[in-house]
Amino acid sequence: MNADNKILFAGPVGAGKTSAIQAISDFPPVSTDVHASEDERTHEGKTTTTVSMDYGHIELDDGIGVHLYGTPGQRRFSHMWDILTQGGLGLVLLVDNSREDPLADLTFYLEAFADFVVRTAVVIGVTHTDMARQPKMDDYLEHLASHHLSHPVFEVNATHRNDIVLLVQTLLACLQTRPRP
Ligand SMILES: Nc1nc2c(ncn2[C@@H]2O[C@H](COP(=O)(O)OP(=O)(O)OP(=O)(O)O)[C@@H](O)[C@H]2O)c(=O)[nH]1
Ligand SMILES: [Mg+2]
Repeated sequence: MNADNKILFAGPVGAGKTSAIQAISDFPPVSTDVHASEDERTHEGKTTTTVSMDYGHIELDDGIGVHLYGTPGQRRFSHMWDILTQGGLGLVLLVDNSREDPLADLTFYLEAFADFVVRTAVVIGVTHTDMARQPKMDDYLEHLASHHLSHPVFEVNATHRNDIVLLVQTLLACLQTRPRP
């Protein structure tokens, strides 16, 4: 793997894509967040929403550099999703456990990024489990299995550096071990 590794963060509004990139980037990320309307404020304290992309970069302990791109969660900005996948190696999908139907969100974003995921890899980070204890990680694994999928799933807080580094490292490990087409 070379220094041009590019990975993508996707998932619903408020799942923590911008926060995750902020938590691990070696420099303050480039962000395109704007003031969020009342409707777009999924959580107390979240006053902005991404309209185009986030960009950061991390150099992992083993010297591997990874470019980090965050997508906008809002579906009205979904034209950016395809653009941002170009040249990407894999996907970190963040799901907000406190939303109404996080398993449906998971399916929606996996389908939206299906063309990308089928040729790369995905890891799933479930955020806001401190705010909503259900569904459990086993429910996610069962849900994936019912769709004949077996992606790694982790309980994370998007603001915790170690949690997000673990997601990135797992994704890179999956990419190294996946069967070649
Ligand atoms: N309580 C709690 N808060 C979290 C957790 N993870 C992230 N947050 C908070 O949730 C909010 C997430 O906001 P963003 O990072 O802007 O979300 P986003 O996914 O970039 O949203 P859009 O750009 O609008 O699609 C922030 O206020 C974080 O501090 C978590 O596990 N628990
Ligand atoms: Mg964002």
